[in-house]
Amino acid sequence: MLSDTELNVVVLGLGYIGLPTAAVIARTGAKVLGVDVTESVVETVNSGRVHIEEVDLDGLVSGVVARGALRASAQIAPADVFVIAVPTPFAADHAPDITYVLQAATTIAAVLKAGDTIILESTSPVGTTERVRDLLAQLRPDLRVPGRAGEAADVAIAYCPERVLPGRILVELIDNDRVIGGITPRCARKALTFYRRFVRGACVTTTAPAAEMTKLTENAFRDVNIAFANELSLVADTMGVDVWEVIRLANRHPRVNILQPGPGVGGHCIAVDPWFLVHAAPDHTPLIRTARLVNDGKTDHVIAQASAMIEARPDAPVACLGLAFKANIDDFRESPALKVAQALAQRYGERVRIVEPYASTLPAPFDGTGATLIDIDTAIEGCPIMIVLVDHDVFRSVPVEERSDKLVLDTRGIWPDQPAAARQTESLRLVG
Ligand code: SAJ
Repeated sequence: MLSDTELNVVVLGLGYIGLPTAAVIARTGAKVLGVDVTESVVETVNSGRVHIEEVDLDGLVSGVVARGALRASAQIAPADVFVIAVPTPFAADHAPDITYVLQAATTIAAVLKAGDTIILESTSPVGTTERVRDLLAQLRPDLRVPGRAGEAADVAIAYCPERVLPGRILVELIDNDRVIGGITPRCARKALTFYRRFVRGACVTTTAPAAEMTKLTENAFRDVNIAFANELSLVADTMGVDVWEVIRLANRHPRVNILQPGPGVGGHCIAVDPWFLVHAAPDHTPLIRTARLVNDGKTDHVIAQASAMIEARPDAPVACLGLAFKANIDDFRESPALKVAQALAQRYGERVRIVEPYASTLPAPFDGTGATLIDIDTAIEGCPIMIVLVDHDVFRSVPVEERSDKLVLDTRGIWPDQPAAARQTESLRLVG
């Protein structure tokens, strides 16, 4: 990997992607400035600490901050490369909201100079990188932007989506292949030179719109495949068949690879990005749209199943295991587990106990519900009903002897040895 102490890099947005990216770039010897609008994030990073839980990130950040290779600020400064890693949420009608991306571009425009490279990493609707280019052209008429006058341009602009999996971010930042879409081929080559500093995977160049659509496609692919698994779980429930066993058996076919059902799809990516495709081509996306509805519908189904179970045992305390959107992380964004637990807490109040090893207090949605946060041992001792919402390792490790007398709704299939009579399925709705 290349190392160049002269290179100055600004990363805009110090969230789940921006902070690890900034730290990894700083490790290559570049001088990195992380820019974030949240004062507490700036202070935390400058003190060498992290505000997000991610494997090995704390040690990396404290090291690069101590060496002076990474610092954070609310103010931007001139640099050679600008990486935009800000959120792209959607509005109530599922229309993508690229306000933060355009704000970041506006911030960059103030310090942009000839020779600089701007790379957008945020998941974005197709056409966003060109909109960034148009905005920069408008704000900085003194600079030639790419794609307007052939290859001659003063700055390079490219789209390169992040593809890292929470929980494995530092590994995947280095090892995953990268798709680099330039506004022009020359822009793509400049961005490629930058990624070569820290990426061990292949760096493949293409156009900006193709790279933008590639990112959306990857997450829509996963959403559609999870929807298939979730739909199967509903079918299997009505037949009294164990869906986990059916999937295990079907996956023994050499060309079948079904994903896992769960309480719905969460996180800030897979539950969001497919809508960008649906919004862009509503007449051509019945499958992608339906997958989203199936996955969201699964959460409602789990709430109904859990409620039936809880009402069949009046007064018994209920343990909801997990709030995170997936196993072994502290991220509760768009979490179906949180939605289920919140709905149950609103309905059944203090009967509901939450077990979440990644939370020290209950998040705001539980305020005023009467629900309490307890640890797994207390749950095993005092809760005859258990709703498994997240497959955290600590839940997976509970042996059958400690839960054989419980009535369990296992939405993640982590306890296949749970006695059938104590396992809730649609067909066993009134057991208990
Ligand atoms: N899930 C299931 N069943 C499965 C797999 C996942 O219900 O078989 C659920 C999870 O529990 C979770 C949600 O789906 O609620 C998403 O989890 P995930 O592990 O599939 O993905 P994310 O959101 O953590 O990260 C995804 C990744 N995209 C793909 O795998 C195509 C990651 O590579 C992206 O970088 C990330 O989105 C992103 O930032 O876009």
